Amino acid sequence: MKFLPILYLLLSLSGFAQQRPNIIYIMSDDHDAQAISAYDKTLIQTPGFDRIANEGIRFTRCFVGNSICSPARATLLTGQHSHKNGVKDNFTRFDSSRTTMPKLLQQAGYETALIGKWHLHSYPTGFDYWKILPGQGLYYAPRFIGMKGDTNVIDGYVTDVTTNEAINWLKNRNTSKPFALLLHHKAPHRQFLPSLKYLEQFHTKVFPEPATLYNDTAGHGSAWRIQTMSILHIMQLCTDLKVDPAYLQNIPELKPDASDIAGYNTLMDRIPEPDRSRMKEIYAERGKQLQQLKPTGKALLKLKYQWYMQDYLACVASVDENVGRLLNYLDEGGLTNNTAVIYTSDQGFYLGENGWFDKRFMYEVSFQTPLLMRWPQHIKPQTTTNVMAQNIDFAPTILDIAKTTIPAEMQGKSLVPVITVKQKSLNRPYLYYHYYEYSKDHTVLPHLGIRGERYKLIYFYTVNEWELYDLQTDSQEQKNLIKSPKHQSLIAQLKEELKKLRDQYDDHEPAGELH
Ligand code: SGN
Ligand code: CA
Repeated sequence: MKFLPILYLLLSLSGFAQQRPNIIYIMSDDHDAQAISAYDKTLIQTPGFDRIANEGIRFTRCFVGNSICSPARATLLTGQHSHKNGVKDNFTRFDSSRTTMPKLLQQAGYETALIGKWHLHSYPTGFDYWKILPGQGLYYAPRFIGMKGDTNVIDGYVTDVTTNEAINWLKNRNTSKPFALLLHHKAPHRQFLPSLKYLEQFHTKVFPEPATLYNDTAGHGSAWRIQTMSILHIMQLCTDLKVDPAYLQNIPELKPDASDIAGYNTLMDRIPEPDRSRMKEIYAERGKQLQQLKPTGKALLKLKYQWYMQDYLACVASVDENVGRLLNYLDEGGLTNNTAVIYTSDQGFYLGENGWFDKRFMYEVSFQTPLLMRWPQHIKPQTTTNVMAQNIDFAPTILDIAKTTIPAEMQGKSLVPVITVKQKSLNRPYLYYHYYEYSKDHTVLPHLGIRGERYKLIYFYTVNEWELYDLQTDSQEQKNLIKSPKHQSLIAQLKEELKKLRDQYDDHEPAGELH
């Protein structure tokens, strides 16, 4: 008997006592799959993300249910679509008394933590430890809110700092329990402010332009015409693209407004010297080019697109480096084998397609989100799957990895049978989508829709306009087939499927029939 504690100590040191897997869920903000070289090598090399894909599985068709920040986060916690979890837009407070995946993990004996962006307005619940960025968070010297209501500013670059905080928590965690850590990066969210190291690497690069960069909205429906996601017209030169305002003063057509100048200074002021001066030098080069060329229209868009990519991808490079750093920490701590690592974003993001930035639409670019998972001994390295997954599946999957019961109220499915290749399909031929937020940012009209293997049907119900796309022949979704005579019976069938799905998920908006 008296040897038992020693035996237990030996077992726990050797890892035997802790059979249940640890879980690390890493979610970036607005990280499009095109900016991960495991998906696409055109824009950037990302050894950190690619390591997860190479040692695990890559989903080529993972989607969200509502392509915007707070709703995606509420879906992660609840496994439910927005109308069920109550968070339909970025301005609704999440009801923290709800049943959530972290609470269930806690009840199952997991040590849970959340570090980074939260953006759900109420305080986190279900976590043994949390440290969050208020709202969107800041890129430099970010302020964090702690569990005791304390706030403190931590010097450094947000992606590095958030990772440091996560590694510190891992070092100090209660090792008698398995852990689940949610690490939510702010980057690469607008205003795309990089670290100097990566700005130096990216500011001279030239990126290929997407085929639809110069498309206009002619021939498209109301939603395309009304949106304000245009790089040319909406992306600001000072704040978003950080052109030093001093260089714009004498170019009437490019003159920044006052808030833009204030925004530029606020952003720059948080960067420590000597980095700040060097970054201003780089941004001044952009201003000089504008003064020299005085570009308008297509020529201006050409420049803005390159600067957008340089800044956005430099932000992504920091996330990649820090994901690599975290994976190394798992190696060093002997945690790799028994830890499931998941990497995703809250949604996809336009990188110049249709001349746009931002997200919200059910079109593939913003509807899709990257999903990479590594779980040694369960997932075969270098696996890819084209099974249609959705972010409602994340909570059930995490609970399943933890061998915990998935409550019936969760609307997603566990992806575990797919990742372990026990099952080829999820028996879910259609995915459901519903976007609500209108008139705040980027004026994307509310819509709902359904995506099957080949076709996507979208209904912009406030203007009573439908769109149908054939994803096989028109992957860029440029040709709305809703009036095509030969697609009419397919459209009728998809409308029926959409109604069925709306009933199945118990969504009652818009009220009445869908015509
Ligand atoms: C901010 C951004 C928008 C962005 C929303 C929502 N403007 O308002 O471009 O769509 O956040 O983003 S900014 O000038 O403040 O950057 S989300 O990721 O939170 O959904
Ligand atoms: Ca986002």
